[in-house]
Amino acid sequence: MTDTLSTAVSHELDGNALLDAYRTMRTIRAFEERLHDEFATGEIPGFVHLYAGEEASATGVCLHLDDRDAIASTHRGHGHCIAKGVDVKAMMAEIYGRRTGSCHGKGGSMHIADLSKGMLGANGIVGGGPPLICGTALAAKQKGTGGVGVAFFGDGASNQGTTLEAMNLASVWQLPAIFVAENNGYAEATSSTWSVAADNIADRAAGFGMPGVIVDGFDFFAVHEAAAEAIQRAREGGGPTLIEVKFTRYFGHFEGDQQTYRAGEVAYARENLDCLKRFRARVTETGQVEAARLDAVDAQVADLIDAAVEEAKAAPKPTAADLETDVYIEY
Ligand SMILES: Cc1ncc(C[n+]2csc(CCOP(=O)(O)OP(=O)(O)O)c2C)c(N)n1
Ligand SMILES: [Mg+2]
Repeated sequence: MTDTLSTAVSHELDGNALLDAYRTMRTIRAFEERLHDEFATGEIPGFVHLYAGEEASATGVCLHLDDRDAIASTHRGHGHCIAKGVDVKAMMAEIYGRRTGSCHGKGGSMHIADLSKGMLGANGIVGGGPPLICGTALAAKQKGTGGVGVAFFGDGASNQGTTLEAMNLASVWQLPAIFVAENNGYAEATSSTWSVAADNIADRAAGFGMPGVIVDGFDFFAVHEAAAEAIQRAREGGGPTLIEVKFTRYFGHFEGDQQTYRAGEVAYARENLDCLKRFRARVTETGQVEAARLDAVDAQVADLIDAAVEEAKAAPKPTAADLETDVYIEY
């Protein structure tokens, strides 16, 4: 049975929690918009896939997580990393390929990981994350930690056998796992309306005997509420949930994508649907947070991103000798 959540109440979040949520979403947005500009200079090696527009998903889910919990991410992973608490400066240095980076500059954008934060890694393999989460969720269940595993994956990844097998296994073993399908409408240039053989990815949950929920991904509060229910159920032994979060990515599939396959939708979403604008309007209208406090967060985040870029550019690159370290377990 698939339910639709489009609005939700925010009464469980006090002013400080709302500010935390806003700070996380603003940090992701500022990080990504800055990377968009910096990538164009040619200084950043490798591929970069930006998460801007999708901030409410990572933030709304990860706000419920703590040190017991682990997440698996995708090639579009910066938002998941930031929301799970990975150091923003270390992430920026990693993307610039510097020794001070989260993986000592050897991974780059698509391989940022920080096991100390329960961030199991961005992943260049589409559909690579869900099976990992079965492992971490099984470990949590066996050890009785109360922890959960969350797999973020895209609409394209939702068609991968690895994802479907992981959902089946999670249900058979009643694992504390949450599958978050981030449906941004495209897998590279292929529309999900063309490639996903169902009206909704969440409808597939019924085939695996787990609840499926569809959420407006531009609405932080809707994501937060759906995630609260799924995570609580998982922690209490109630098994996995599939949450489909629907939205639009603001940039191309990768930086450099000419996006000839779409027109107009990004401008519309930025103007009318944007998660940060909606969040600000809601919490200021209800009087939960003053606009000046949100402005202060914007300024602090801008300073953090400036410093992160400046320090990343000044940091040393790995040397040839570094090739032989961190090959197996050191980090
Ligand atoms: C197993 C595998 N197949 C194909 C690719 C090439 N590829 C990289 S990203 C991508 C599209 C993924 O789309 P989606 O899962 O919707 O994530 P999004 O990029 O929209 O966030 C593809 C096909 C890959 N990296 N791995
Ligand atoms: Mg997609």
